[in-house]
Amino acid sequence: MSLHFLKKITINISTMKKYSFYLAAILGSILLLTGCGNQNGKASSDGALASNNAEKVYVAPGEHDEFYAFMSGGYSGNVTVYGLPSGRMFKEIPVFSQFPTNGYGYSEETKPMLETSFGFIPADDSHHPDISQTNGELDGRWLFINGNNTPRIARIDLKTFETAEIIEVPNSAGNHSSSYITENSEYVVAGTRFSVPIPQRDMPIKDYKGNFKGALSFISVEPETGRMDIKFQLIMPGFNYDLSHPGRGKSHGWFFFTTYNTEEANSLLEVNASQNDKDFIAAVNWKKIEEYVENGGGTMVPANYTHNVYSDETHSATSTMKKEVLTVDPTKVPGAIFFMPTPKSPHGVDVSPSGDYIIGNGKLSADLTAFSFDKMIAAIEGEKFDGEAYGLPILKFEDVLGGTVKSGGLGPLHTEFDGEGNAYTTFFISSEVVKWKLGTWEVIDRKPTFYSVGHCMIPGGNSRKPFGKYLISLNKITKDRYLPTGPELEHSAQLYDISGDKMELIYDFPTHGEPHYAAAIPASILAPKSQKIYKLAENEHPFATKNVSEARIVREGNEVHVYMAMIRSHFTPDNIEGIKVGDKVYFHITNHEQDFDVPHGFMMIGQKNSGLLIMPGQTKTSVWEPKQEGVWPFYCTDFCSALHQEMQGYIRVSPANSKIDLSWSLGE
Ligand code: K7E
Ligand code: CUA
Repeated sequence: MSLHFLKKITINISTMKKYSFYLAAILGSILLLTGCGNQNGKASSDGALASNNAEKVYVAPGEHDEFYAFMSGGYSGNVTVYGLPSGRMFKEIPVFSQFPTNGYGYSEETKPMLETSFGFIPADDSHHPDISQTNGELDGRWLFINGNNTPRIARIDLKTFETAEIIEVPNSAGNHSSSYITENSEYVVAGTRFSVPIPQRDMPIKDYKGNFKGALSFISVEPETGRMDIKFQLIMPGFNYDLSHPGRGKSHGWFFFTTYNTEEANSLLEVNASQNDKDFIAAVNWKKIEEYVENGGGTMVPANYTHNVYSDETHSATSTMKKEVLTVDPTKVPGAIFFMPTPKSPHGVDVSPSGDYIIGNGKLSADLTAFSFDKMIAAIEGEKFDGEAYGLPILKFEDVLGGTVKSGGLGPLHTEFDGEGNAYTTFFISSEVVKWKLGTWEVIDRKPTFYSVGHCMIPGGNSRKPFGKYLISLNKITKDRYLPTGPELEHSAQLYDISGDKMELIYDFPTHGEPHYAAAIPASILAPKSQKIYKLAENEHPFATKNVSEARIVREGNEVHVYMAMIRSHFTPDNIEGIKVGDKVYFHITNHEQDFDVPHGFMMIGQKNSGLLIMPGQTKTSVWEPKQEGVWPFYCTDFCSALHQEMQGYIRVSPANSKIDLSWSLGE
C-alpha cells in the first residue's frame, strides 16, 4: 500500500536545526537583555515581578495550596507532588523506580511491584500522568502514569498517594502515547512509540517496513476498584505512535493518536522520518472495537506480561504473569479507524474541552492544525477518502480541517485548554507559550518560557472542565534560573496566572527528574479524602505482629523470621541472640502507632537493600544477611519522639556452627 499523496518535505532539516539553534540563542540573549521585568509590560524598576504577583503565589505559613500538581518524574521513573501556586514539593511517589527513602522496591512487600516479563526492573522513565474522570470531570480517585521504557501503566491511589497497581504492556516498546484516560475512566490507553516485530522474533532490522507493527492497548479500569486489565490491543501499521488523547463530550468514544515516521524508516530518523509532508493522526472509534471484541472478535495470542497489585490490607504486593492478550487487526473492524493527514511530524494531539476540535502540533511546523470532529464524522459518513494506508482509510486533509492557527512560533509540542474557549500551546524551539482562541484561531497572547518548554499544564486541562486559573510550563532547560549546582541542574517549572486576558508569569520553581506532563486537581477534591493511618486492627499481613505479646522469632533452617513491633520509642524485641553467620534474617516490623504522621524507620548495619519507613498500622519486611560475627545495632531512622535516639536494639551474631539458642528480650 502506498502513501501516494504524501509529498516530500521542503524544509532542509539540518538547515532548520541550525536556524533553530540560532533562533534559540538569539531569543535567549534578547530575553536575558530585557530581563523578566517586562513580563507584564511594566517598568523594569518593578524588578523581576510586580508585588501583586508575589502575593499571588505566597501561601502563608500554615496555609494550604489551592491545587495539587502531580508531575511526571521522567527518568526518575516516579511522580512528584507539588502545591500550586506555591511550588512547594509535598511528596515523591515511587512508581517504577526503587526508592530507598521508604523502601519501595526494596522491602519484600513491594519488590513484586517492579517485576516484569524481563525480570525485576529497578527504574523507568515516566511521562504522562492523568487523573481519573467521571463524566469528563476529574474525580480524584486515581492517577495513572506510563512507564515508557519497559512498557507499563501504573495506577496510584489518591487516598494513600501510593502506587496500587502496575500492569505491563506486551507487544509495546517505548510506551509513550500513554497514559490517557477516557471520560468515564473506561480505559486508560497505552500506545507504543516504537513499532517492533509482533510477536517479537529474530529478524533483520532492514526488513522493518511492512513487517514491524505498532500496538495500541486499551486497558480497562474496573469502575469500583480501579483494577486494570488489557481489554484489547490494536495491531497498527509500523509507524511511531507519539501521543494520544481521548475524545470527550460529542467525541467521547473516539481516541486520537499522533504518528510520525509514517515513512517507516529504521535509521537516522531525524532525516528519514521527516520526508513526508504530513504524518497522521489516527482516529480510533474504541466503542466500535469494544463492541467487536464483546461479540467475540479479535485473536487471543500468547504473551508474557506481569500484573502487579498492592493490597492495603496485607500491605503486600503480588505479581502475576499473564499469558495471553487479545489482539485486533484494525482492518477487520471497518469504520473504526481513520487517518487524518497532519503536517509535519506531529507530537502532541489534544482535544478541546467540548470535544469539538482535535489539535495537532507538528514539530517542524509553525502552524497548528485544528481538526473538526463534526467534519471528520461528515467525511467518514460521506466516505470521502484519499486512499488508504495498510487497508485503513485516509481522510482528505481539507475535509477535516477545522482551522489553522498561524502561531508565529516554532516547534509546537502540546496544547492545554482553560475552559473559557482558549487554548495554550507550547513551542519548544521558540521557547514560549502561545494563547489562542478556539474557533477564531487568532493568537491572543504569547509569553516566553525559560527555556525550551515541553508540556504545559492547566489543572483539569485535559478534561471537560478545566480550572483555568494557572498554567505551568514544564521546561527542559534551566540554565541561569537558579543558583548553579554543578553540571547537573533540576528542570524548571514556571507558573503563569491565566485568569486575565494576558498571561502573567508569576513564579518559577525547580522540579525533580524531568517532568514531561503533569496533572493538577483542586485540593478541595483530594485533601478531605486523604488517608491518615492504616488501621492496625485491619492489618492482614501474614507476618504482622498486631499485639506485642505476639512478638517472636522463628527459625526455619537458616531463615530466621523476626516478628517485631514498634511504638514510641522502642522496638519489641530490642535484643536478639542466636543469629548465625550465613543466616537470612527477615525483619517483619509492624508500626503500632495509630496517630497521623508518626512513621518509624528501620535500618540495620550492613543491610544491603535499603531502610524501611513504616506507616502507622503497617507492616514491612527487610532482609539482612549477617556476614560477620559480632554484636550489631539497628535503629529507628525517623526522628519520632524526644527519645527517638533511644529507639534502637542489638543483634548478636555467632559463628555458623555455634550452639547458642535463639532468644530475644525487651527491658531485661
Ligand atoms: Cu512532549 Cu514524552 Cu509528552 Cu516530554 S513528551 S515534552
Ligand atoms: Cu521511631 Cu524514631
